Amino acid sequence: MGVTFAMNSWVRNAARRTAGLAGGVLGMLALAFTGAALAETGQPSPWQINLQGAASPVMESIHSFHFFLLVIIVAVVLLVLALLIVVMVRFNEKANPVPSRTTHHTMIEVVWTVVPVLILVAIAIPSFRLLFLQLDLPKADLTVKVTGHQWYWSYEYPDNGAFSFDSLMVPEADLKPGQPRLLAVDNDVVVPVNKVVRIQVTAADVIHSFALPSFGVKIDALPGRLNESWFQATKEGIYYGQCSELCGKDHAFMPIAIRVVSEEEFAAWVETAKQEFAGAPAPARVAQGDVAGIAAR
Ligand SMILES: [Cu+2]
Repeated sequence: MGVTFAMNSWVRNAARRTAGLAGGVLGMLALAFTGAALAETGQPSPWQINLQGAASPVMESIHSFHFFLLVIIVAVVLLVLALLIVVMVRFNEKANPVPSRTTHHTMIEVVWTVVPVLILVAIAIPSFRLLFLQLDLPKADLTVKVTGHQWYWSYEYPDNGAFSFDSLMVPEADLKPGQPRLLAVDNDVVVPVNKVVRIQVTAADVIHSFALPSFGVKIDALPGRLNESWFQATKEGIYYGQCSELCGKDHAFMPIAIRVVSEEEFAAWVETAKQEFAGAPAPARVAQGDVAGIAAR
């Protein structure tokens, strides 16, 4: 009886899982045709399968490179599929009972070596162009220094009054309407629209990674080292990102929120931020305190 019961529930679960899987696959196929429309800019959306929308020149290039690769991959897959079908139909045991014993064909061997090389070269050229766009920093209009901590980010504006502040995730219970769960923070990073922002990224404790999909930015935050990247936000709005390097138990709870505003709004924000964060204490250095404590003993 117990076994029957277990069997029944196993069958029921398996059926439910299969139905769910079929639904999921169908859903994904349906979404594949509308994927571009569903990919939101600035934050992920349910069932999103495409990249997040672009809001910087680098991310726009990433989008076109991604589409270019998709076209090449689809063409290669279709070619291989067609060859497989030809082999299965024309050279199966029934259709071709006496197989030829031919080996080597110089022309075919040259073609299947040269064509992949040409495809790789065609991929390498835009790929390197994109790498240079990301890594060759243009002249910056302002700098924001980013420091990763376990488990929050802190930001400094060295050429706008040198104030600094910490940015912590808003807990689920305190979310205001419109604030996305696990992405909203108490203090947004604010930058002016259409300006080149240089980001200098480091970490205070372990390796983190500063990643903002809509700007095409992902750069490691390493203790004792300053990494540089840049973005130029082309649309006003709020853009979310997350730490992208496993950095400890609260890795998933140190989001990034960048608010892109007009130049006047940015100037006004800088003035209030200078006041608000003027008395902010320097980041606590717990480890050093401990070392001093041990030394004093
Ligand atoms: Cu982290």
